[in-house]
Amino acid sequence: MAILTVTNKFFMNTRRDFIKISALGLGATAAVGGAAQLVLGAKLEDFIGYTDDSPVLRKFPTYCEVCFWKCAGWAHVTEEGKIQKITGNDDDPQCNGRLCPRGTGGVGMYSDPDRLKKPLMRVIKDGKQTYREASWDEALDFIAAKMKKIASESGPESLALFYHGSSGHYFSHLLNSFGSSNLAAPSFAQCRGPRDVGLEATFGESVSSPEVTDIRDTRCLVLIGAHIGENMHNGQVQEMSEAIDKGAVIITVDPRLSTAASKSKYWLPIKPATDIALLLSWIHVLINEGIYNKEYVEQNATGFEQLKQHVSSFTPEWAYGITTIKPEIIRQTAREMAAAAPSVIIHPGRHATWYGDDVQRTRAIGILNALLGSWGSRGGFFFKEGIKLPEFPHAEYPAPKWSWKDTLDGRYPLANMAVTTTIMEASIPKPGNDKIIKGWFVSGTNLPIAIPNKELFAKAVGSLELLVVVDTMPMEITGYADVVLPECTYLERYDDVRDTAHREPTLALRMPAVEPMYETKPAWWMAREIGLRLGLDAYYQYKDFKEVLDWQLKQIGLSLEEMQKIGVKKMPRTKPVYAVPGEPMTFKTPSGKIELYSSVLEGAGFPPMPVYTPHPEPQEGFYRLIYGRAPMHTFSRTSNNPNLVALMPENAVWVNPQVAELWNIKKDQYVWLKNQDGVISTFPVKVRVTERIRWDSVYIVHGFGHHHPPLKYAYGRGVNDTEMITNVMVDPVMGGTGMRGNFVTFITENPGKEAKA
Ligand SMILES: Nc1nc2c(c(=O)[nH]1)N[C@H]1C(S)=C(S)[C@@H](COP(=O)(O)OP(=O)(O)OC[C@H]3O[C@@H](n4cnc5c(=O)[nH]c(N)nc54)[C@H](O)[C@@H]3O)O[C@H]1N2
Ligand SMILES: Nc1nc2c(c(=O)[nH]1)N[C@H]1C(S)=C(S)[C@@H](COP(=O)(O)OP(=O)(O)OC[C@H]3O[C@@H](n4cnc5c(=O)[nH]c(N)nc54)[C@H](O)[C@@H]3O)O[C@H]1N2
Ligand code: SF4
Ligand SMILES: [Mo]
Repeated sequence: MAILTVTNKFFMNTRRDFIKISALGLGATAAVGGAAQLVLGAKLEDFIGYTDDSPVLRKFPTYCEVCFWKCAGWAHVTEEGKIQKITGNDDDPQCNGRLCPRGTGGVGMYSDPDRLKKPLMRVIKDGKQTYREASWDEALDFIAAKMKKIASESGPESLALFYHGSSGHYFSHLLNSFGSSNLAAPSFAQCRGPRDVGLEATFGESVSSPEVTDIRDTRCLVLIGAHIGENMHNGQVQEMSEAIDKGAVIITVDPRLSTAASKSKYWLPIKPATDIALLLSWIHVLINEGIYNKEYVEQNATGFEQLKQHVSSFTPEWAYGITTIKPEIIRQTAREMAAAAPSVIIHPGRHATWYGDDVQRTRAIGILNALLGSWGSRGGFFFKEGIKLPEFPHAEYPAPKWSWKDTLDGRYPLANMAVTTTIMEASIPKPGNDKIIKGWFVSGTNLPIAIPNKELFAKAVGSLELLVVVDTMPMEITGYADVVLPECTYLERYDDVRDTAHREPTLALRMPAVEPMYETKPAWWMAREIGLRLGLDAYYQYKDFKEVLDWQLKQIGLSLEEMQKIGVKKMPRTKPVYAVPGEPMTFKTPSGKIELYSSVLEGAGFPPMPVYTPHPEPQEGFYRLIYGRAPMHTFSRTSNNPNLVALMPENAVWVNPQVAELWNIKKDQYVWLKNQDGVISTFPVKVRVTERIRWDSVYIVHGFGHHHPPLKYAYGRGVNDTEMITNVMVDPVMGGTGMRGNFVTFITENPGKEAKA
């Protein structure tokens, strides 16, 4: 079966086979076809079984877990105890009372019939690896015993955590208490790491999440790839439409006519992988024409003379030859930015791991903002403020003997968070290496789809002595686990109070709206149960997480009871939102100034000012594979969500009409993709012929093409971009995995690869 060739070829002679959870017949066989039929012409209530006008008994506060914007809302529960709908909380500045389609469809995470229902353990039956259901006690005893064994043999540092989302904190606390600080999230080396490192080198801090971009008051918003509108981070989308209504100039640089580009005054359909040339040329124009913010730069920045020298030859004519953007457009757009300054935002994006020179690209973005004086200005970047709740008292964490930093082996000097891939490398035994990782917890991240380094992942997983996966759904990652722990969804549990910092300090509560379905449990409960089995009682001085929340809230004069009623609490600011115009600011950089010339990068052996590096181009008959988001899905986590599947059942490959004609491929035809290394997609994907993409690129939405049959709906729908990404361009500064250096061609006849369920 094709799926097994894809995944199992790495598993020869390893101790862990990839198992489809369905192998045990946990209700997997039924309904690929059935689900598909349901979708055609179905309405939302067909999936959730009740309508908008069922009487609502009570509203429970929550914040959304469908993506990491974490909008606060209300779960409306009917008299029969069913969740009827989820709406936004009017007091929440992150959503202003309105959820995005995914947040509204979040009920589907709860009602998805394919959810994980009971703990599962890997066993050998008739000589074959398979899963069987287990009791919680059995699963947790097994995990604790394995952890003790690993720790006694090579120290507690030999355990690592991969996490994304709310559950990460509980397992971080568990590992920290046990003695390991090897905690890695894909949101660093597969997402915003390069952006954060580049901005920190420039301004001493990054834009954090939710971003401190003052979009609603901006007069000019420049989007480099950032596809707000498809990237559905709620507050940003709302603010961008507000800014458009108020007449802001939008400039979008994207090889594809994104939703944002379609709303822009200028769409610059750049040749992919050449953005640094455009950015350098914009810097050149601002300096050359003397239209940068001289007073701001003089007061706040260092390295201007070196920068001026550095960009002197980067004329728009030079950039035109690289980017295909006409010189007069480059000049005109630079003048638009200058005219709006300091109320201008050159948006640093969020998913920044593109071509391996991503810190440098972000540096160029930072420098442009600095020249325009937007950092600290209304309509530019504001200063965030939040309230940190005090941590619930616990014993001091033991000091680990080594940490993720040791797994860098002298590479990636500016990585300031663990790099997923080096934790994986450290999980593969090497002669003489005593800093070995033997056990993983994976919670809330579907590593086989999130991390492009497939062989590394497979080798690492094949070497482990323990792999615990905590998830709500039978995602691909669960098929590699020794133990699968089913978490209840965000609608069925308490979690930490959301205390993100933004324009106003705000707290938001998540509490259960309904009882957990099946035998699912919240992650805080699992982590505590394991902790107690390890004798870590001093770190768990509570029985119920409610005690933690109530204690924390009481420290700042609130209570759990009050938060249960209001959901969201806004607090007054104590510091100004913007800098005082004309007054110098201080920055947390070595010089205390904005570093146009970066001493940090120079000190680490990298170019102190951004340089343009040419990247390989597609060979004849191949097209650059680029990817992004769709408004109704989040990564791979929603592609089985019945409510969201109803809105978008699969992804499609965007193909320019010239290319379609050349290949004689038609709209809605299914094709397979083959990449530069000969990898053919497991499943076919529908063609969308559109002028909205350059002829040298094709585009797909990330998160589809699941190959795990227990995902009854998502299985086999569309193409998984990660499967096609075999060339990973690593950022030497911080280890980010650039994923856009891959090229694909079309296969129109069935290559016989399609797996059968
Ligand atoms: N090819 C490619 N790779 C990418 C990207 C891309 O665009 N293309 N994007 C990158 C980016 S920007 C990011 S941030 C990462 C994201 O990477 P991930 O965070 O790994 O994204 P998902 O694939 O959504 O995986 C989330 C997992 O969490 C599970 N989950 C959902 N809710 C809960 C819950 O309440 N509790 C628990 N325990 N689990 C839950 C889901 O079922 C799923 O298995 O991927 C990166 N990788
Ligand atoms: N609906 C929805 N929204 C989401 C998410 C989601 O899963 N679903 N995920 C959230 C997360 S974790 C993240 S990190 C963000 C990611 O969202 P962004 O940070 O906005 O993502 P980018 O990688 O910048 O965006 C992809 C865009 O880059 C364009 N592009 C591709 N190659 C190039 C190039 O070489 N140059 C230029 N200039 N553009 C290029 C693509 O055509 C596409 O429009 O989205 C967040 N919002
Ligand atoms: S932006 Fe949408 S999916 Fe993300 S947290 Fe808000 S409502 Fe949920
Ligand atoms: Mo991300």
